[in-house]
Order: sequence, then C-alpha cells, then structure tokens
Amino acid sequence: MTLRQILIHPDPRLKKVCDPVAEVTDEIRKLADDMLATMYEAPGIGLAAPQVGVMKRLFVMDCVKEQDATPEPMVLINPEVSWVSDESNVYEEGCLSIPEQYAEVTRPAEVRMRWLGLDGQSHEEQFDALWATCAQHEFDHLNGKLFIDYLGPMKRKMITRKMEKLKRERAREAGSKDFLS
Ligand code: K2U
Ligand code: ZN
Repeated sequence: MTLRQILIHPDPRLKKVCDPVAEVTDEIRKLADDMLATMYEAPGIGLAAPQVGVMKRLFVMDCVKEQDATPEPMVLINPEVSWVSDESNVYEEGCLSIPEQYAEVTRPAEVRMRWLGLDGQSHEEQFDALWATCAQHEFDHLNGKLFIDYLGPMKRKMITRKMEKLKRERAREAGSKDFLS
C-alpha cells in the first residue's frame, strides 16, 4: 500500500470529466487499496481517483464514523446514479482537496447507484444519510464538480483565494526544506 498525495484546489485535474475504467486490473486493485489507505489516513470518509491525480471513474468511501465500529470500505467503479429521492438534505460539507473549508450543500436525501465492484460484478445499492451525501460528493468529483460549485460566486472565490494562499505557503515550505536538506 502507498499513501498518495491529494491534489489541492485549484487544480485543472480536479475539473476534468474522468474516463471509465475499462477492466478491473491489478493496477486498479492497487489504486483502490492505496485510495482507501490515503482516505483513512487523511482522515476522510470518501476519496475519488481524480483527487490523487488518476483521471478514472472510481471512488472509495467508508462513512462508518463510530470509533469502535467495524469499518465498511466500499470501492465503486464506473458508478451511475439510477434514482434520487425528491426529498433533499442539507449537510455541512468539506473536501480533502479543499482543506479546512466547510459550507452547507443541499443534495437529494437518498440516492441509488449502480457500479462495477472489484469482484467484477455489477452492484446496486440505495444510500441515505451521510452515505448518500458522500456518494454524491464523490460522484461529482468524477465529473469535475466540487462542493464549492454549489456556492455563490463570492464565497467560491473567497475559498479559492484561501487555497491559492495555502498552496503558495506549502510551496515555500517545501522549497525551504529542500534548501536546508
Ligand atoms: O471527497 C472528499 O474530499 C472526501 C470528503 C467526503 C465528504 C465530504 C462532505 C460530506 C461527506 C463526505 C472527506 O471525507 S472530507 C471530511 C469530512 C468527513 C465527514 C463529514 C464531512 C467532511
Ligand atoms: Zn471532495
């Protein structure tokens, strides 16, 4: 298992529509394994392949939040939304590619998705509560959509400016580390 670097917004790769996975290869299995490890380490409850620079349609999630509960890691390849509820939910979302920024996003309260599993089989499941929010947040990533795209232009611009500043600071730190090493 290898921890992958998580891309930080703004990054053109986070705005791309990702390509379908042609077949479940050992490389895809390794990527899913690395993405789950990277997600747990962040920590987060979901992670999409474009967030680690791989422009393929797959994401992982595990929304079990209770500390001592058994983790429920899921790997969804080429996911499709087959149904959404009329009812909506509002949730204060964050994103591992937009660290420390949170905002309320309204999404359908329940969603049914169909996907290809690592076992090569087709799966279909209906998600509600945090699982529904997370699955839709990750599905958006595969289409180059971020939760800040649901906000007004002023708030989105403010968050983008904060991320540009964070990236400049991280680049300076990395630069000084190289210089000192
Ligand atoms: O895609 C990501 O960046 C992972 C998000 C997924 C997520 C965001 C908002 C709501 C549900 C899921 C990370 O898990 S961000 C950390 C987090 C954890 C719990 C609730 C909100 C945000
Ligand atoms: Zn995200």
